[in-house]
Amino acid sequence: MRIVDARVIVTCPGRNFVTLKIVTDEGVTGVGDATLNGRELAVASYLRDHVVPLLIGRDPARIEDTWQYLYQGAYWRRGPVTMSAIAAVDTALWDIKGKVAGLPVYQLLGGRSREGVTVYGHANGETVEDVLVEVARYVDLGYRAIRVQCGVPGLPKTYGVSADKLFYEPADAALPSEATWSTARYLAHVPTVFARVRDEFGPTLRLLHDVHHRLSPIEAARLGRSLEPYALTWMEDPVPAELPEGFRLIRQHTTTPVAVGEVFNTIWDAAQLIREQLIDYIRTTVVHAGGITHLRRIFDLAALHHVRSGSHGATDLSPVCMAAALHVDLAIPNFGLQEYMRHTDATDEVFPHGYHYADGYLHPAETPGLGVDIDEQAAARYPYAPAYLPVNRLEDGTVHPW
Ligand code: EZ4
Ligand code: CO
Repeated sequence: MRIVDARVIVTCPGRNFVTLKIVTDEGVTGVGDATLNGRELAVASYLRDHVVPLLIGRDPARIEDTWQYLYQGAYWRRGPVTMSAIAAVDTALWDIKGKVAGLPVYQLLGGRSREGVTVYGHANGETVEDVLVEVARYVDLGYRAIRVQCGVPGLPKTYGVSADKLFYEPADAALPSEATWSTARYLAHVPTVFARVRDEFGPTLRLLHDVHHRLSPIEAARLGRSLEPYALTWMEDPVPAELPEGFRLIRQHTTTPVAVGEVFNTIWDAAQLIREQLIDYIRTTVVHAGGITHLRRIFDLAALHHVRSGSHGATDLSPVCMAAALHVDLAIPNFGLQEYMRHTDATDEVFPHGYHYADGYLHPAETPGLGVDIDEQAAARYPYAPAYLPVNRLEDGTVHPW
């Protein structure tokens, strides 16, 4: 079998997605997500101009060899653009391999290690009262784990909090909008939110919180300590993770578990954090960390060091990425949680998929391959529209330095 075509499809059914569709001479096709929020066209070009010509004529069965060829062969290794492009190729090849074998991809990864993939949803609100309503909504939907984000009194707008609920989209403007940040206001408020949520919903509901890289290590240590009475499942991205040493300081001061890694691209970004057991959950995912092949490598390293998976699953990760993530989640021994932000109806129409939610779990499709596709005619009705994540400034106007 040979690859005869690879199409890069850019579409915006409510938000931008970049998808690679690989076609073989025997008519079997595979899809891979290549979406990099706010920098979509860079990956589309990387694929179209520099990867697709190398794929034509290759044997699609050689997944590992193709991964090494694209990673080593580029000379310029790593980085979000390169790794998202490699991820798209890798994911599409696993899809093809599953279809050829007549098996869902999780079977190729060693088979089912659990009955379903436990997911968490986002409960966010401007006020604590709004947050309580949203948490109740997720509890009613059967969720076993819920991420809680609340507006901060005195700040006009907080990242991660919006008027839209189940379909929240942070890339909100054609040029980046700007938000204001105050660490003092934030640190004073967050523990009061979790106190109320625990009061209302009891001690066993799994609760999470995303700091979105807004704190320094000692500030994050203080937040972790102040949240200890509320027994969070994790505190996410407490500090920017370019400096793994910073996590040592957090660790010395708090037992609140730490999750990190949604912006990581390779095992090298995570290796020190994992080896030194400075984190509890690694949040790399299929599209931004080199596809199923490389993600599995990261999760295997994590398994040796008491670190569980917690893959990123916001709306900018397309249904193709979500489908792929679920196969990995179902198979690995050290699965922790999977983030799940629902996609809009328009997105679901463009990406017909067989995975489904039931009672707090996602279940991958049982059909051969990933169980997801792209409807190219539907995709063509939604042209690319520039959209960016907001920029954060301190109250004095400084771009937030970490
Ligand atoms: O900011 O997906 O955990 N989820 C998140 C997301 C990310 C966006 C960035 O593209 O932090 O909301
Ligand atoms: Co996050």
